[in-house]
Amino acid sequence: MKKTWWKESVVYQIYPRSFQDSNGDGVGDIPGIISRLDYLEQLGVDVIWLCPVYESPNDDNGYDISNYQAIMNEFGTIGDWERLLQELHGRGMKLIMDLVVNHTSDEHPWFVESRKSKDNAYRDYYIWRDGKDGKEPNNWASFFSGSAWKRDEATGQYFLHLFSSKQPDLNWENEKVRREVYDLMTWWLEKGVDGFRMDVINLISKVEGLPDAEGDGKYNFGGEFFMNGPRIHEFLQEMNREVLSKYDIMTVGETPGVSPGEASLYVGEDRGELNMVFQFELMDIDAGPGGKWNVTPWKLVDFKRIMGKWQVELDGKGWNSLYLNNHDQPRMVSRFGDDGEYRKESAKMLATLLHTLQGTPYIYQGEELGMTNVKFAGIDEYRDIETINMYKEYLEAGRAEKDVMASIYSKGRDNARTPMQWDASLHGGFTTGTPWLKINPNYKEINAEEALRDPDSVFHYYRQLIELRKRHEVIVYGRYDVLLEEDERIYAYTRTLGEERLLIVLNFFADPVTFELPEAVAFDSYERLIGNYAWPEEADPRRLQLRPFEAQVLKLN
Ligand code: ISL
Ligand code: CA
Repeated sequence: MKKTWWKESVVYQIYPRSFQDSNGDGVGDIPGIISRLDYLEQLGVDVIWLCPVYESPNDDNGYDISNYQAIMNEFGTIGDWERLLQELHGRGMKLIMDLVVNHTSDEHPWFVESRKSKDNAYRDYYIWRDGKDGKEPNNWASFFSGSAWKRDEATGQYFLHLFSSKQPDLNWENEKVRREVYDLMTWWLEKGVDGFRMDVINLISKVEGLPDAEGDGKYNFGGEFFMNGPRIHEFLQEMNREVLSKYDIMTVGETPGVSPGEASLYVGEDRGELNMVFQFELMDIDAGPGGKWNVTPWKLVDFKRIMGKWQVELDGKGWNSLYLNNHDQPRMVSRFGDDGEYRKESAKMLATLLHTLQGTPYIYQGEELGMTNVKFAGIDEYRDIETINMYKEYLEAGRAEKDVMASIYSKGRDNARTPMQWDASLHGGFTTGTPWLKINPNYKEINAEEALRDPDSVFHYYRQLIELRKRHEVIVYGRYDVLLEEDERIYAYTRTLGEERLLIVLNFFADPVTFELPEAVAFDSYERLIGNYAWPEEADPRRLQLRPFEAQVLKLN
């Protein structure tokens, strides 16, 4: 397997709106990020992934871009951005930008032109169709509720929007669109960015004819007609040839609905496409038949099966990205751990998993503090368009408000978007003004200042894990072998590289449990590398009494 810097890196994801406000307007900004770089350097992360900071009317918090070559006023200036890049590079850190090119904002000049008339020079930059029998051109549902089509007054035609109606989909069939995208990517690369995270990049190629989706809803999920579409690999190979291959950068594609087999087409080292993809199988583990809002309990055996499949199938072929939460997902400690009594223990246990699998770990801001989900009193306190649209749709369909709020509490995207908790002062040190989204009321106990002070904090544990990775190649490149696959409470595996072998044992639950090492795993001596509980002198790796959410990493000799 080829060795490269991005395999050996740890990425930290910043959601700029919620990271640090520098001027009291309640909105995080780039100068705010710069003021916190010492903190990130202390944590030890190598790469910062910045969620969109481009000009945007913020219908979907920057994922609706109206100018790809300008910084959103609220976030600062291009000068601020250049200073950020310089400051990061000065610290030996790298910066990757979010590339959102499945769609633009409807306020982007291309769309403003496009909607004017059927013969406008930009008409074909987007996907326009006539209605059918006075209805939408097909029955596809938008990811954000309702139809994926909107009728536009000027011409009476409909445009496609897989996300909000202010996020029209670009027409990648049009060569000019692809050229524009490659040019804007080159523009940022020439400015010195170190790569891209590509938003829903596997949705850019749609099946010709845009056929109706199956299902008996008014609108139905049409994924089979736009996920991993017919020309996706051709487009990505072209992008790679025209742009990516000319720079020493890293790329990670966000790819909902991709299996490990499909993933190897995106990230296969001989394919000339991307370096990594974000898989969604794990994120879908608690989704019921009706989708993500229909929360169903997850099982550890499924969790292990999914992670293991990705570990094994990509080994030696491509590279995994590792994440347990991000700006679209609930907080990992609330979802897969315990955000009450064992918050710290379970945050560290999950961190141990994240940092000891094969792949590049992605930490989402606040995860290193063990930040948790939030329960606001009512829908008025929420800001996320997906959440608000779903709330309206479900209430109209007759669901009980209480049940809808329960779904939001466990799955809503604002769980991850509450401001960073820096200290115990009002609004957690995030802003001196009124935050755009309320802070989680637990900021007085859970905050960075407190975590830095406490040698036993989740933060310092992350710091140690990141350090450990730099010292042991086996953590980065080693082969993964699962143990006790059918165990319902313990996740255990080994990692092997040449002579070096690690044993990782994780108790996923609050009940104590005994771990029995399979005989096949033989060793003469061992060294404990890290764990979230002290290692008792009498402990024996062959038979370990695991405490609630205990995690231990041993080097076997
Ligand atoms: O958030 C989700 C979970 O329900 C997904 O459906 C999500 O919308 C999907 O993963 C795509 O996400 C990305 O593109 C969206 C944007 O809203 C998300 O923030 C972004 O990560 C549209 O640009
Ligand atoms: Ca601000």
